[in-house]
Amino acid sequence: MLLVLQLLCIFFVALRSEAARGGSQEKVRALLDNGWKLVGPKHAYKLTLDEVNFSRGRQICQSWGGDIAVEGIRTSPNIRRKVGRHLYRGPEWIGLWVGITDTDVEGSFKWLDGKPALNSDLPWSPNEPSHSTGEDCIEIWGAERDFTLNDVSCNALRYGLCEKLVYDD
Ligand SMILES: [Ca+2]
Repeated sequence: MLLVLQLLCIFFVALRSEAARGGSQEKVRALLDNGWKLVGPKHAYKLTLDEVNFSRGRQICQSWGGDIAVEGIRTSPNIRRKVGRHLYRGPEWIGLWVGITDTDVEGSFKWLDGKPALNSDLPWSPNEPSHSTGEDCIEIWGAERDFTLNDVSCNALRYGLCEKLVYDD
């Protein structure tokens, strides 16, 4: 009798985890159908359809259930290149918004979640950040510049690089 109960328990636990897996697969399929691309172990990425200023880019990403990219880009430098190669569609020098600004304190960059973005940790393009007047936002440049970073006016028009967490730990 005990053995039967144990077997039943194992059966139901297996059934539940199968249902959970099925659920997340459906979620991923829906994301992919909506144009998101899985890049790296945890996140999906999608560009805004038009070039927009930084705050409009954020609005669009948030309306899609994500935000301008932070976590995947911060934790895995190679994601930047992979995402760029997967999604980049601009001509030379046109960049993608990434979630770092120094709007609060000039020269002191922060990720959108408030964590400091140390200059020394950021893959800047040569001679950047230039800190020209009002260059408070950051773009990822194209393949010609190996997807390195540039500071630029938040009012410039770029594609928003939207990021959404798909697989949590
Ligand atoms: Ca610059």
